[in-house]
Amino acid sequence: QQSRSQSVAVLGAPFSRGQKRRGVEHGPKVIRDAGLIDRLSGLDYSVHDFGDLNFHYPEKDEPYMDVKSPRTVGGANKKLSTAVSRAVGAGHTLVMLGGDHSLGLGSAAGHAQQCPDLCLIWVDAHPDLNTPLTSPSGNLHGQPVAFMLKELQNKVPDLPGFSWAKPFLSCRDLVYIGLRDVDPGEYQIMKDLGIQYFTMRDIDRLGIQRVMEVTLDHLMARKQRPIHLSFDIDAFDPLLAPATGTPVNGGLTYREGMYLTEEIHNTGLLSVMDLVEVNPVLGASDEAVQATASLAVDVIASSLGQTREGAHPILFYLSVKC
Ligand code: B3U
Ligand code: MN
Ligand code: MN
Repeated sequence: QQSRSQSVAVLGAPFSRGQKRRGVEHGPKVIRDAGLIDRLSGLDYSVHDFGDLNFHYPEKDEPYMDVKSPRTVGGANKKLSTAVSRAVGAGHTLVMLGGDHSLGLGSAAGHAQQCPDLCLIWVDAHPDLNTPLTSPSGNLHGQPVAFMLKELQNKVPDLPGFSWAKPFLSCRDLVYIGLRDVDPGEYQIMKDLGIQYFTMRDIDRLGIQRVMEVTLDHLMARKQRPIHLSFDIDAFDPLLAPATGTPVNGGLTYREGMYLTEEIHNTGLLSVMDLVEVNPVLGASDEAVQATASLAVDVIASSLGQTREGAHPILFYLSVKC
C-alpha cells in the first residue's frame, strides 16, 4: 500500500527532564548513528533530517506539588509541538526521536493542530496516564497522556509551563499495546473511561495478529484517520532493549514488534511516530547500547514500510512466471 507521503522528516528531541535518569537526551544521536537515515533513504523516501531541537532551561523550576521540572518539561513540549505541527503542515511524515516520553505530549499536540481527527497508538510497558495527582514518582514522562485526554480535563491541575497544552484527544481514539506495569490511578482511569488496551497477557492470549486487527478496527470504526504512533522502546523485552530507563520483564518479542509496525504501515495512515526512551548511558555494555539503538531503527523502518519479504524490483531477465 502507498504511504501517505513520500517524504519523511526526522526530528531529534534531546530531552531528559521528564524523568530522573540523565542520558536519554543522547537518544537521537545513537539512533542516527545506528544508520537511521540510510535505512529510510533505502525505502525510497526523500528523507529530510531536521536535526535536533534546542531546548531552553529556566534557571529556577521548583516542583509543583510533587511534579518535577514542570516549566522545563512544559516549555520543551511547547517547542516540540510547534516544530511537529510545522513539519506535518509541510506534508512530511514525521519521525520524532526522543528523549523521554514526556515528549509524546508535544509531539501528539503538534500533530493534532494539523490533524484534529488523529488517533493514538501508544506502545509501551507503561500507560503514561498518571495525572499530577496520581503520579507515584512526580516524573512527567509517566503523565503525558493525561494531558491529552478531553475526558480528564477537570482532573488535571494547571501546571506551570503547561498553559499552552489543551486536551485534544478523546479516550475512544487511543489504544495501548504492551502494558505490564500499570499504577493504581492509571488502572482506574483506563477502566472508568473504557480505554481500549492490550497488556502483554492479552498478547499472550490473543496473539499479536488479533491484537492489531482489533486495534485498527476500534480506531477506524467510524472513519479512516491519521495515526500517531508513540513507541516507547521499553515496550520490548529488556533482553532486546536493555538501554532504557525503566525496563520491565516480559515485553514484546522482536517478531511481535515487527508485525505490529508492519500492520501500522499497511494501513497507509501513519502520519507521525515517536521513538523514545533509548538511553545509551544505561546500557551495561557498548553492545547493549548498539542492540537497543539498532532495534529502534528496525522499528522505525518497519513502520515506514520495510518488509521481511523485501521490497524488490521485478527482474525482467528472470522470467520464471508460469
Ligand atoms: N508509572 C510510573 C513509572 C513509569 C512511567 N513511565 C515510565 N516509568 N517509563 C510513573 O512514574 O508514573
Ligand atoms: Mn512511555
Ligand atoms: Mn515505558
